[in-house]
Amino acid sequence: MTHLNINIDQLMQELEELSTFSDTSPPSVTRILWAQQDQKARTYLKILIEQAGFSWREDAIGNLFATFEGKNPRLPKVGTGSHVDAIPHAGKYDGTVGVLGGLEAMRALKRSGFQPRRSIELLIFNAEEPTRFGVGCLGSRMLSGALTPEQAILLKDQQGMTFEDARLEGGFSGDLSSVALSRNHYFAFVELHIEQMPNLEKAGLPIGVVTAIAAPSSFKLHLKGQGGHAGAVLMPERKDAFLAASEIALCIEQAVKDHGGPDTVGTVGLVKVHPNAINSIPSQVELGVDLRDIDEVRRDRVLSALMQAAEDICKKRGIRLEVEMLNQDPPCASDPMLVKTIQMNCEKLGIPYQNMVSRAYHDSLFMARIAPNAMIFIPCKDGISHRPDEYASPEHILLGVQVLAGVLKDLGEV
Ligand code: HGY
Ligand code: MN
Ligand code: MN
Repeated sequence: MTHLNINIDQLMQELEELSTFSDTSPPSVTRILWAQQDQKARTYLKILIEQAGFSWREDAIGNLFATFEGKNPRLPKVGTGSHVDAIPHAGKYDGTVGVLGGLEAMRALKRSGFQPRRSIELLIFNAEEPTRFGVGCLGSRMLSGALTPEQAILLKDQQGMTFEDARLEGGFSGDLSSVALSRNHYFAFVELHIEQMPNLEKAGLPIGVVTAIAAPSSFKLHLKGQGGHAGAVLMPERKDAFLAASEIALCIEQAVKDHGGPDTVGTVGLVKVHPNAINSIPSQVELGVDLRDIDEVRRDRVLSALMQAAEDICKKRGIRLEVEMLNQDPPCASDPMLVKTIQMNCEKLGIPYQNMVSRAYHDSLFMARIAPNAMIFIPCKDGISHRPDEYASPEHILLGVQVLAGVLKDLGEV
């Protein structure tokens, strides 16, 4: 197959432009669901989609779809895409490479005169990051039915704003039950994404073919003790919620070491202390915990071990413990036909690759519930992600888009 003409200069400019829609200053990017910068990013993306001659629509929560119409638009579509929301102080390539790279792949196919038999659709998912409502992949969860409208309307953001109020304020209304897609909406879904690990870079390879996505879980531990004057309350009388939280955090690390495996990871990434005053004993602490593994049974074994440890510590310290489970998802395996299609396109283009597992989760984890799914990874410098110094080179982005375009072409013709 001749190389499709990918306009990498335009794509890099667009990635740069998209990164300017941020609540934090460059090089960091922060873009929160339905907030002002998210709206600016959407407007920018719609302009690019229209300039490319594709139609677009948004669903009742703001998932954005751009369609390259096929000869037979009634056939199940070929989907690609990713997310453009960004956690606080993130980088400019997580998710956006799959969105703007997917758009450029579609543009390149169109420029080459190709018209697919089945439509090709680019998805820009809502809130892949858990930043606003504490649950990751909000858009793809609802598209796949993994999160129902009844569950979604119970969500509140950190300011206490309800999902519905936030949605309406963001300009989205409409019937939430219209968001879930049927199982035959997509014939296949393929996502291009940065690896967010250093394996490809270490192996000196430009492409990873994702064969599985790890099983993520996240939860909050709410600890309630007794506060009091930091000078007046003697140590034996204290019920210090922060010290209990500290012990629990170390127990989480220990539980992963004792009961997990090389692919088990546990993180306490969010800590809220109340009243958070230097001369006041912490009366309440909220711990946000992220626990993952490519082996779901092993992950859940670690989960029960750390929950037991947390209960024991709280009992010993006279602290009340409440557990708020946010998500406990199974892993997903990529579709073998799609893995083969990606591998064949790499071989056709003479691009070396390796198969690999994704420890980061992606919208593909939920799209796999309604369509055959696989992912294409490109390296990012030192495997760094969720940091302002996240970096993917134009050379690698170009190769990733070339492989994706070939895959979309093959699937679009089936
Ligand atoms: O946390 C993740 O794995 C993804 O980047 N949201
Ligand atoms: Mn991310
Ligand atoms: Mn991502």
